[in-house]
Parts: sequence; C-alpha cells; structure tokens
Amino acid sequence: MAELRGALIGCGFFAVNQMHAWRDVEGASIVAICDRDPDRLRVVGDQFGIARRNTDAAALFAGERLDFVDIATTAPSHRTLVEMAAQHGVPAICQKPFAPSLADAQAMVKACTDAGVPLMVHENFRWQSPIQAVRTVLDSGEIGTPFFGRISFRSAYDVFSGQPYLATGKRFIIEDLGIHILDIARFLLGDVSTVTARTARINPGIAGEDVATMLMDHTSGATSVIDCSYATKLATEPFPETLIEIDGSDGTIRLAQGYRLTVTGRSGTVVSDVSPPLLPWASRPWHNIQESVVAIQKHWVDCLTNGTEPATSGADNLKTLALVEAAYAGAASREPVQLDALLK
Ligand code: NAD
Ligand code: 89V
Repeated sequence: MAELRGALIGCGFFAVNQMHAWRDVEGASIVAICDRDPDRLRVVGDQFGIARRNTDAAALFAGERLDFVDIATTAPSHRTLVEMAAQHGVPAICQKPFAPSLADAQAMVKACTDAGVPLMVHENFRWQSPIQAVRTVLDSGEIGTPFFGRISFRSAYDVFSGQPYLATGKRFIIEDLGIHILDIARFLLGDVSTVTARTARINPGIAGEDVATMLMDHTSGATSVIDCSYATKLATEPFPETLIEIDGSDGTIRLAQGYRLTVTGRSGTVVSDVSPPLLPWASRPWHNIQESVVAIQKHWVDCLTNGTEPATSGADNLKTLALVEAAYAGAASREPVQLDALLK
C-alpha cells in the first residue's frame, strides 16, 4: 500500500519529537511542513530534509494532496486549524490541550464528524510503556476489581526553559500537565462522575497554578486522587514519571520512581522493571515521553489504515478536557463538580 502523505503544522519545541517519530512509523511520511515563523520552518525543514514549506496553513491545505495533518501548535490555534482540515476533508491529529474551552472542542468534534474525517488528540501519556504495563496488569484480573487509585506527578523540573509560554498563562499545571494525568486516570479507572479540586501557586514567578490536587468519583465506583506539582523538590528528580498506586479487591499495583512495577495479586508478588527504551534519537529524561509519541503516531496510522476510531479520538478527549474544566471550576468554587452538567 502507498504511504500516507502527512503535513505537520507548528514546528516548535515539541514538534521535533513528532518529526523524529514519523521517521520511525511505517506507512506514513511527512511531505510538507508549515509554521508562521519562518525561522522555525527553516530549522525543522533543514533538520528533517523537508523541501515543501509554508508559512500559511490555508496555503498548505490548498497546495498539497494530503492523507492527514499533524497539528503541533499551541491551543489557541487548534480550532481554526482543525476546522480548516475538516473543510478540506483531511483527517487531523491535534496536540493537547485539545482547545482552550470545552465549547471550542465540541465544535471541532462536530466539524470533523460532519465532514466524515477522523480526528485524534495527541494525548500520548497513556501510550507510555510503563502506563501500558499497568493497564495490562488490570486487564489480566490479577488484582481483581480496582476500588482506589492515586496517580501522581510531582517534580521541580524547569519546564519553562523549553516552553516559556507555560509561565505566562492564567492556567498552568492542570491544563498543561494535569490533563495527561487526568487522562491516565480515565484510561485506568474509567470515566468520572464528580471532581473536587484544590490548587495553589508556589512559584511566584509564574502566572498560573503549579500545584493541583483532585479527588474523583469514577462511574465504576472507584475513587481516585490525582496530584500534580511543579513545586516539589525531591532528592532524585523524577520528571517526567507518573507514579501510580491502584488497590483492587484481590491485590495492588505500585508503579514507583525508577519505573519499578510491583504487583501483589492472585499469584503473589512480582517486581519488574518497566523502563521505557531509549530510542536512538531520544534523550533522558524525555525518553519516556518520546517513546510514547512513536506509539501514538503508529496507532494513528493503524486507525487510518483499518478505518477504526483512535483511542484518544476527539470525542473521547472531550471527557478528559471536561475533567480539566471541572477541576478549575471546583478549585474556584471549592465545591464538587458533576461531569454530566459539563458534557451536556
Ligand atoms: P511552541 O510554541 O514551541 O511551538 C508552536 C509552534 O506553532 C510555533 O513555532 C508557532 O510559530 C507555530 N504556530 C502557532 N500557530 C500557528 C499557526 N496558526 N499556523 C502555523 N504555525 C503556527 O510550542 P510547543 O511547546 O512545541 O507546544 C505545542 C503543543 O504541544 C502545545 O499544545 C503543548 O501543550 C503540546 N505539548 C505536548 C507534549 C506532549 O507530551 N504531548 C509535550 C510538550 C508540548
Ligand atoms: O506534556 C506537555 O505538554 C509538557 C510537559 C510534559 C512538560 O508538561 O508541557
């Protein structure tokens, strides 16, 4: 079968990982790139040998025959670019956060549904191999039925040097990082009915919150605690590891720092190393995230080829984005927030 022809829009900090990953994915290649910043267009075009370059997304869609577009810009441009893809009948991947508001995200899902084009949110954390390993244990039945989870990301890593815009927004950790952790909670424990949240800003040099704690009721009956911090100085910096505790009716799962997975269940206790591989183009400590980019992009190609819906489709991701909205609303009101009301 002929390779799928893709274009990448947004050649910034994270897009470089996506470009490396496309080289590792069979069945697709990037034939054109776009960035409104000519410098970024030149840097990424030269690094990856892409001759077809545009500073204007409309010109890209008008001038190229594309099987998909990979949108790696920041959230304010997502709706315009996804709707442009839908108008041109081009399947789209859109980076997280899917949109600045749930209303925008709902409009983007509708535009793609009406146009009959697939839409996937690049929500890659659930594709990290340690997180997939936890999902595999749950699926095996080893710990029985989960009734409690704690999913935790606590760090003091300087994310602002690579992504300076993160220091300037009114919203920070829930929208940028918590969104991944909330998605992992949905992936492992299922959908959520109620969120209670508290936030704090510890770093005085940023505009948004850098600490967030969420208590969630899952529709399965399980309870989870989701805690995120970029103000936590530890003896060994864990960035970007997500740590997990799940208790089930027949046992427990612990994913601890250093990618150590301990499962105590029906067959006893097994400890294993679930470290992600260090891909040839990757660098520590980002290799965990970088590997998951390859996994989600492979999944996209499989879905386009087989006509199946991506696990993190636009429609699915509305439920993750609704958790972000619920957490901000709940932190402001200090009241529990019902998800039903937001997703109507
Ligand atoms: P960035 O600012 O470094 O890059 C964005 C690029 O998009 C810039 O070069 C900018 O010029 C370009 N751009 C913006 N609007 C455009 C438009 N309308 N047309 C063409 N080009 C446009 O940002 P980044 O740090 O690379 O983040 C990009 C996205 O990736 C964000 O949504 C961020 O949250 C997400 N991200 C995801 C992960 C992950 O693990 N999934 C990690 C880091 C960042
Ligand atoms: O995933 C992200 O968007 C990144 C990081 C992992 C650093 O939070 O900003």
